[in-house]
Formats: sequence, structure tokens, C-alpha cells
Amino acid sequence: MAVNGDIPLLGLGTLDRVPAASRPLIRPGDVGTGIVHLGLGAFHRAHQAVYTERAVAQAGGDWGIIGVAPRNVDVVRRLADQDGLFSVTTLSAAGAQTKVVGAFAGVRHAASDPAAIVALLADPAIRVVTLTVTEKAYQLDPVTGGLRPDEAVAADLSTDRPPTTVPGLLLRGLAARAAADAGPIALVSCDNLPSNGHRLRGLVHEALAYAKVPDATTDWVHAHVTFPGTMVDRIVPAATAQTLDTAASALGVRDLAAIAGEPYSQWVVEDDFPGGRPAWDRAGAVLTGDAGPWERLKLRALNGVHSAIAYLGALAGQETIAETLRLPGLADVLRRMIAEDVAASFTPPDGVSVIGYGESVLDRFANPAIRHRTIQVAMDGSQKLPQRVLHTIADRRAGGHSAYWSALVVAAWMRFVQGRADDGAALPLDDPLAGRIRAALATSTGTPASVVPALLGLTEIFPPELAADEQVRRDIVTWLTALDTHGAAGTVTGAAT
Ligand code: CS2
Repeated sequence: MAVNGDIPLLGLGTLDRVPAASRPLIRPGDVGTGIVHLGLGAFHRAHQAVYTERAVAQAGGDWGIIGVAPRNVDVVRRLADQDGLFSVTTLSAAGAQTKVVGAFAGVRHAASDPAAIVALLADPAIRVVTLTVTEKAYQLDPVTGGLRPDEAVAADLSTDRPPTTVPGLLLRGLAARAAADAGPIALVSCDNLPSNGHRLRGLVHEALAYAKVPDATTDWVHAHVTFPGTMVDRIVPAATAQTLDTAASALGVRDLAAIAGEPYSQWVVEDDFPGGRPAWDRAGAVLTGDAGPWERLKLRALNGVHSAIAYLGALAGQETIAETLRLPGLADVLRRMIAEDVAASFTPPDGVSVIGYGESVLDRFANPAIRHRTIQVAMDGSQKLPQRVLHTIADRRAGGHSAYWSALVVAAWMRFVQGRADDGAALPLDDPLAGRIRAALATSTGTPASVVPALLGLTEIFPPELAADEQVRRDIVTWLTALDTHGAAGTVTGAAT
């Protein structure tokens, strides 16, 4: 159905037009606020917002979410026009199911009103801050763990101007909270990073030191702020016109903030919330003492495989992840990568088989209703490769083994960043290190033997020991030569036979 202007917009005033089964479990305004969320992308709306709505519906509590978009004003306007309401459509081969979510008590745009965000972080009612700000927001050196701020972050941390970056907002917010002695708070990273809780703690503590805040502020943060680690999982591609059409058909009203995702969802959270938390455990989340093994499992066996499909698929001219999985031989290559590299690289959570998990991941990726674009998953590769693929390689090499299949992912990324698909079509390089990557490529002659060392020299991505490992280098050159000669489709077919 075409979405046209005659259909009213989703909002509190039009909820009675929405079919009963699609109405929210709670209504914005019915519960007080307790959470600030930074990063209003599709993932948060389909994941933590859904768990929180369910938890409040099950067990109560003032845990309404104030959703904050650091930069994107469009999503703020759309949600504000809809009283914070939006829908999530669950897509499976069997069909679609659309539900409105009422978890947001309000939405804010940080860039136009940073003082409001700082004030919220200092509000005693707010006891949890969740973040989905993507890998590139955590500006720490992978080797030293020290802060490596870009210009905007450095300016936020060293001047009195209103903060524009996530580290700047957190720093000012926590300093204001300390000054007001506004009570303990948990800062919860929901980004796909290993030890995301430790990283967020590192970022905050480094930011405090960089900004030279008074000792009393640092002491207060040490005593009153926790950083629980999490593993988050649900495939939620960027919304398209089709997403909005599907939502409008199901709801009978227009939803300009609609998103769609897969049926599967998982959340493992370390239970360290000094100011309390929603009953997320009543909503299907697993509360644990250590999310580490779950993070490693998910980053290596899901995200690493996702990146493999994204780079190979983009090179082979495939639009979506599910379409790419149909390339002859690819699923076999991925199974070997999971069994021979990933499963052998770490100890999974008790009772979990990495191979079984990997099979379920391949099933999820094959969901034809989820049109997740290869180019979307391929973006920010410099920020993703380390925890998704390089840690697997490093752990295998530390045991004296090879990680041959994982080297294919690195080679596919190296061909991808050169900007041409196998049929010559241009590929976008959407990456915070694009300039550094292009500069490294400019020093090479273009042959695999020259491209591989040039890119391995990017210490922001590749730890020096890994870059100096002859076996790793040889494996990547072998794969890159195959990709350059036979293309991605030909390479995987050849490798699988
Ligand atoms: C994907 C993830 O875009 C990407 O890099 O690998 O967003 C993936 O869909 C989620 O982590 C699934 O939980």
C-alpha cells in the first residue's frame, strides 16, 4: 500500500485506531523516567526499548526512557511528532507482525540543547544511562587503552564550550551529577565491542583525567558510577520506504519512525546497577556476573561472519546479506571458518556449542524477509575488524595454529577498501579511518604483495605483532590474490570444493 498524507500520524491521539494487538504495553507519560539513552538508531528502538517496555509492563517501576540523539535531528523530530511512539515490525519467512512501543517518555537532540542532556544526567530520577553510539565513539587506543580523541572530542574535553560529543556529554553530565551528589548511576554500553563495560569505564575515566577535573569529581565517579558489560543481539537493518509502508498497513496510521527486525533477540547484562534497574530479566534478558564469554561468542561467531558475508557480498555485487549467503560454496566456507578458527579460538559460555550457535546464526542471516544491505554491514570496517576477526586470528596464532579462513575476511576487506566491486562498480568507503586507509593504499603498487603490508601497517587496526606475523601475511596475500583473480564468488566456490 502507498503511504499517503491522508492517513493520520501515529500518536497518543490516534492510538485508538491501531488494532488492539499492535498497541503499546505502556503509554508514554504513564510511568516516570529513569533511563537516559544515547543513540536513537534502529537498534536501540528494536532492542533495549522493547525489553524495557516489557519489563515495566510486567513489573512496574519508573523506567521511562528519555531517548537522546547526539546528532541526528530527523529521528528526534519524527519521534516527537508521534509522542515518542514508534513501531517494530518483526519479519520472518512466515510473515510480519507490527507492534507499537511506548517505552520513550521523551526525546531530545543533544547537538541543539546539550545543557538539557547534562541536566538530565545530573537528575536523581535518572539511574541508568544506556548507549548505542557505535564503535567509533569509544576513542581508546586498542593497544594502550589510552584516550585517542579526535578533534571534536579533544575540544569538548579541554574547553568550556557546550559538549557536542558523547565523551563530552558524559563528562559534563557526570561532573554535574557529582556536584549535585545526585545518587549512583549505571552507564551501560550496548555497543558491539568486547568488554564494552570496561571500555566505557576507560573512556569516562580517561576523559576525566584529560579534562583535569577536580579530584573530588573523579572520586565521586569512582564511588558512584558502575559500568555493567552487555552482549546485545538483534538484526535490525536501517529502515526503508518499505518498512514504513508495512507499518502503515498494519497500524492504519502512518509511523515515520517505524523499524523492522528479525524475530530473534538476546540481551545478556552484568547485574551491577547501584540505583536499581528495570526488571529486564522478566522481559527475557539474562542478568549475569560476567558477559565476557557471551560477548566473545557473539562478536566472533555472529559479527565476524556477518562482516565476512558483507565484504564478499559487496565485492560479488550482492545487495543483501541473505542474497549473498546463496553464493555457491559460501555457507561451507563460513562453516569452516566457524569450526576451524572461531570455535577453536576461545572458551564459550557454559553449555554453549559454538558450532550450534554458528548454525543458528547462518539460519538467521538467511532470513529472506530481512533485507540487510551488505554495504551497511561493511561500513566502519576499521572499527569492527579487530574484535570480530583479528582477535580470533591472534588467539589462534598465540596457540601456534593458523587462522586461514579468517584471513579471507581480512583480504576481502582489503579488496573492498580499494573501492571496486568485481564487476568494476564503485564501492563506498564509509569509515572514520578512510583518509588513513586511502593514504596507505597510495603507497602500494596495487598488487597483493604490496597492498597487504601497506594496510597491515595501519596500527590503529592491526596490532604490530599480528602485522609482523609472516604466516598471517602469507594467508592474506594468498586470499587477496584469489579475490583479485577470480572475484569473490569464484574464490568461495573454489575454496569450498
Ligand atoms: C552488523 C550488526 O552492521 C553490523 O556490523 O554486524 O549490526 C549486527 O546486525 C548486530 O550486531 C546483530 O545483533
